[in-house]
Amino acid sequence: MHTAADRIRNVALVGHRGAGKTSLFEALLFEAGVIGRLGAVADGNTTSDNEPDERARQMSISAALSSLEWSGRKVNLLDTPGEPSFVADALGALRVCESAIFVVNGVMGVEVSTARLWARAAELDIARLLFVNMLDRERADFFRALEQLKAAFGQHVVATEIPIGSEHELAGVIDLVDMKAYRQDSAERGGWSETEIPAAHAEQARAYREKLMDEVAEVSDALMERYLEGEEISHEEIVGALKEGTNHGRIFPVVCGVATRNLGTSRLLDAIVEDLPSPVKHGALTVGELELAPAEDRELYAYVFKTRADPFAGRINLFRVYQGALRHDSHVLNTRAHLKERIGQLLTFAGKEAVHVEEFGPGDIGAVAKLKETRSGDWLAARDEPIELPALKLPAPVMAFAIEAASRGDEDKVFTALRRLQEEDPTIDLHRDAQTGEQIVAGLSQVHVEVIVDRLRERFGVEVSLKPPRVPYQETIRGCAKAHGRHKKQSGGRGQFGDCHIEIEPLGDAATHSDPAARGGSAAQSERAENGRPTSHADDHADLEFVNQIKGGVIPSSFIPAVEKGVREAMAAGVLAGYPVKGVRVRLVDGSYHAVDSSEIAFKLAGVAAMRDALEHAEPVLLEPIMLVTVSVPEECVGDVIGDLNSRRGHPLGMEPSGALTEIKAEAPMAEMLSYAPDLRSITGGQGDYTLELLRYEEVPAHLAQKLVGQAGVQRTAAHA
Ligand SMILES: Nc1nc2c(ncn2[C@@H]2O[C@H](COP(=O)(O)OP(=O)(O)OP(=O)(O)O)[C@@H](O)[C@H]2O)c(=O)[nH]1
Ligand SMILES: [Mg+2]
Repeated sequence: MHTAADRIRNVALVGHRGAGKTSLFEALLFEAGVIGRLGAVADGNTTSDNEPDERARQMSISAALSSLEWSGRKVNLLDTPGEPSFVADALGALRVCESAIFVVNGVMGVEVSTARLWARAAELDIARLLFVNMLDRERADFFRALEQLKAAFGQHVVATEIPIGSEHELAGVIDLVDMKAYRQDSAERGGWSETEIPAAHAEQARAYREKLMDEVAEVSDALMERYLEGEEISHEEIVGALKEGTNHGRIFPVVCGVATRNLGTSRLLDAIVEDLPSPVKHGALTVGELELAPAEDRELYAYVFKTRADPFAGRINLFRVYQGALRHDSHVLNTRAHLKERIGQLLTFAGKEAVHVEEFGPGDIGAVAKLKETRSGDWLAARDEPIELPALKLPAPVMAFAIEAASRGDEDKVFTALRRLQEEDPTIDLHRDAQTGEQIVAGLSQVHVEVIVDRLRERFGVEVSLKPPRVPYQETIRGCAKAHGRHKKQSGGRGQFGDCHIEIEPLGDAATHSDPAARGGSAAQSERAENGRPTSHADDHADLEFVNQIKGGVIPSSFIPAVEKGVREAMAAGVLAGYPVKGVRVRLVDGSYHAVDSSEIAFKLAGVAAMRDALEHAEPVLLEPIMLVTVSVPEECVGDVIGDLNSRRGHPLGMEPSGALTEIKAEAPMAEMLSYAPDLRSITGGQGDYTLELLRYEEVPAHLAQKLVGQAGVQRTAAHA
């Protein structure tokens, strides 16, 4: 038997890097009795950060799932990484959960990723509860954090708990629903006792309860009336209204505690069960024409949101059942690959331990081992009918390295392993450099690529070396040109004949904002579709518009795709420095053919020749990626950091206080930011942090462009020598 859908809570822990999600995950499992000992991130023995690279870096890299029981409910808890390079896992988790707990650092308050993930959770319309953590730390301030959260996320952010004391004097929490105080005696399970609200906090507690009740009353008119008439509202009524309110984002309860001391976790578990919706309460999921309701007597639909590649255990897929039930030993259809998969091992996780189960009902989250083809983003269903969720909007990989097997003969092994890792992480881009033929691996940041290298070694036993990051320059044109391409060969037997005339021009706004992701105005977030991932830059055709204007069949229509293929091939390596060409409209206007000698290959070669010639004459220019740089530093370093950014061709955009730090935003070319990490470290004495995001492409200043063109010439000569 499986857990009934109305007894399930699916909850993702999300938030800024280092806010304490993994520590909270650990404490919740400990408090619920799933694990016997409270592990610590610093000791490398937590349940969810159990990969060697997570332990070494003391941060989460992959999402981790564990289930627990509380008050007769099954809670499926997902710990997610806060580091923006691994955001794919956080977004995947948000997609399959009704609820998210935003873990907030009580010293820093709202941070960059908190706000970004909030926007995503809002798009997905999921219930949100906030846990203000780290209240034991120096300079932590629950009430300051609460005000910040309100300022950032609106007036419906409301405390359902307040702390007793702060920093090292933090003693427990006051529950504003029942107006009871809980004093912490020890970090042991159940190590707290119910007490009177301390006199010193009574006034404050009353004031905050009033704010809470104002919000609660707003959810229901009937409740509002009784509240205004001064009637007593019961515990059940309050949590009922809270649940109603959280379900579709009308109330965002704020609770608090200290994850590493297991303080506040028992109350948080209560809040998960009482204030957050079950899959039934949250309602059906609409995918295209389909309404997937959490009912077990309907056909199966389960969505795979995470794949873990393991060279030994094979693939483990984490899934969420939306409708029907997924049973051990059954056959289901993968609607993308159109094949039958046999459901061998169904697993649920209790801490690190995998437990076999017979079936998962609607609304539940679990794991399945050893499927053949299934991977993240796929649907397992009773019927092989196409079903697709809108692709996750993921950031574009901007940090590219050339990767080489350390020992000769290992190239294939490296490539296969990279492909496996890519299955697990859709933000990895693999392609060959059209110019040098090198294998390029691109990720979201330096850390991201370093993690890939570590995983190649740890999981697949292959050593690789990385060459310094390469800037993914592009080329485009500023002018128009006409060109003629002809491929003709007569050397006995059947000849080769292809002939075409083309006209090219810049593709409107693409000439300055050449990256498809950067168009559409949203400069702050460059994103691309998960499914639309280019597998190689040569295949990325987003920025070519090919217009067929052939009249009267001067080129037979069967050869026109061949011309286009040639045009694309020429665009894969531009005429200036061999970088991919973007943002061009090509009109095929004229041509001729030969009844016997014409072939696809001949027309393709004619297309290549015409395009290369046209590009030469259309004022080709080099484009470079411009990044949005967000730097968080202590205030006293702001001047130095801005001075340094200016020397990197950067333009400061503004700054604002962010918790105890100042956040500076600036634009700067990627080429100048490649070695930023060690420099920022030395300017700030290790106190600074930064993120880079692709904003747009811009023309490279002339003197630098000349240098790049010169270097490319040298490389090409060397490659052909
Ligand atoms: N003093 C104090 N330290 C905490 C608390 N919660 C977490 N920490 C510490 O803060 C650091 C980061 O905690 P994690 O639990 O790894 O944070 P995270 O949100 O999982 O981090 P990422 O996975 O990298 O996003 C660790 O050293 C924890 O021991 C807390 O409540 N109080
Ligand atoms: Mg973590």
